[in-house]
Amino acid sequence: MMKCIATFLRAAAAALTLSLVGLPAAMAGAGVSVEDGYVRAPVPGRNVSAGFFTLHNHTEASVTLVAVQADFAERAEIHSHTHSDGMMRMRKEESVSVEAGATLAFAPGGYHIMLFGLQEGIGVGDELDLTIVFDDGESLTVPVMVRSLSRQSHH
Ligand SMILES: [Cu+2]
Repeated sequence: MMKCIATFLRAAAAALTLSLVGLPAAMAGAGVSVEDGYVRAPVPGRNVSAGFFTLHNHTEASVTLVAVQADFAERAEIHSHTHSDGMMRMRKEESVSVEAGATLAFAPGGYHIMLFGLQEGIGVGDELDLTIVFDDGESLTVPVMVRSLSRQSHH
């Protein structure tokens, strides 16, 4: 009896997988995993910080991040760093795509989540939630740890 159910489930899963292949973007939230999420502890007296994570796209299609939501901040934006005239500048990105099967690291000096208007009292060791929103309307909420600035930076 158990074997029958298992066989049925396997067939159902196969059918489901097949039905998704034809879709332009295959359910981003379900096929994406996020690791090593963290937020830099804000410098005392400031309420701006940045968040980082590594995103793996396990789907057969590219996925596109269009927004990030953080209930511990007034506003969260996707930013990138660019070098121009020897200066490091931050730029707001409307979207970031991750190719099928690819991994994209949001890391210091590259893509990051800019957090404005951080709630007071956020400190090292706190565990917060960040919600990543994809262009197909799917979203993924991931844990982010607050880490001290000094451990991230060699400067
Ligand atoms: Cu930024």
